[in-house]
Order: sequence, then structure tokens, then C-alpha cells
Amino acid sequence: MASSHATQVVWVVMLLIAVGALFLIQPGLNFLNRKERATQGTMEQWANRLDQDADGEGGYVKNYPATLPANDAWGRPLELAYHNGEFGEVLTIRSLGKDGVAMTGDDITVTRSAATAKTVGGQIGTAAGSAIVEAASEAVGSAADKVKEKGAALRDRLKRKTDENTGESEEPEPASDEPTEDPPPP
Ligand SMILES: [Ca+2]
Repeated sequence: MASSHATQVVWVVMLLIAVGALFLIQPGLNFLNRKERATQGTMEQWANRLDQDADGEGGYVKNYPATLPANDAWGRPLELAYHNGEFGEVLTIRSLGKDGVAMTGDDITVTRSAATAKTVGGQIGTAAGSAIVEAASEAVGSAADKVKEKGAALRDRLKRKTDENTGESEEPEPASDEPTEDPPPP
């Protein structure tokens, strides 16, 4: 009984140590995340500011040097670069991250595109528009064909009925009088 009690005490103490360790580690992790979050916030503000310098034709007016007059949370200046994207110029703001070395895993980047909503919307709108028109005319075309086929089939049937009634036709009823179905997809 006594040894079982001792075992329980050991477990409780170990549990307390584990919980205590978590509490000690937690602030350290938060502190690291705080620096990254602060850097990200600064970068977003700069990105929004620079994004307003879009020239309306898919480019940017460049009012700032490649080294921005702003630092990340590790005290190093943020870097600014431009490149041509699919719909317009793209600006990238980069923090070298904790290690201070460019192009490593801890870098933080924020991007904006100079393609205005209007430009992109216009292009997408045009593409989507012609796709819709194409699809619609195909649908209308095939519907019209269907109607025509059905009409022809109906006419044939009526004609046969009339012929039967007047006794002028000896034609047997075909097994399938609906050869109008689309062929099965490949
Ligand atoms: Ca880095």
C-alpha cells in the first residue's frame, strides 16, 4: 500500500513538472511569433501603401528604393522588388527573417499586384462572357436540333397513323422510332 502511494506521488510530481515546463516554454514561443506577426503587420501596411502607386495600366510608379525606410522586428530593413506577373506588375516586400539571410525558410514576404480589379475583371469578364455565349449557343443549337428531330419523328408517326387509317401503308412499325438520342460519351 505504501509503495503504491509513493508511485502516485511520483506521477503527480512528474505531471506538475510537465505542466510547469509547458508554461515556461509557452511565453518563449509567443515571443517568437510576436516578432513575426509584428513584421508581417508592418509589411502589410507598406504593401497597401505601395499598392496605391499602381498606374492603372498594370504597372507601378516606383517611389521607393529597393531598401525600404522601414525595419522588420529584428532591426533589418525590409526589401522591395518588382517583377512582371501574369496580369500586371507584382511588388514583393521581403523580410530576411530571424536569420538575416535572404531566401531562407524564415523569410517573410508580402506581395501585391498592380492589376486593378477593373483590368482583371475585364479580362476574366470577356473570357467568361465568350465562354458563356459559346455554351449557350451550343445548348440552343442542340435544343433546336432535338426539337427538329422530335418534330420529324412526330410527323413520321402521324403520317404512319394517317396512312394506317387510310389503309395506304403496309409499313411495319420499326422497333425503335427514336434514333435521336446523342451517342454515348467516349
Ligand atoms: Ca532568412
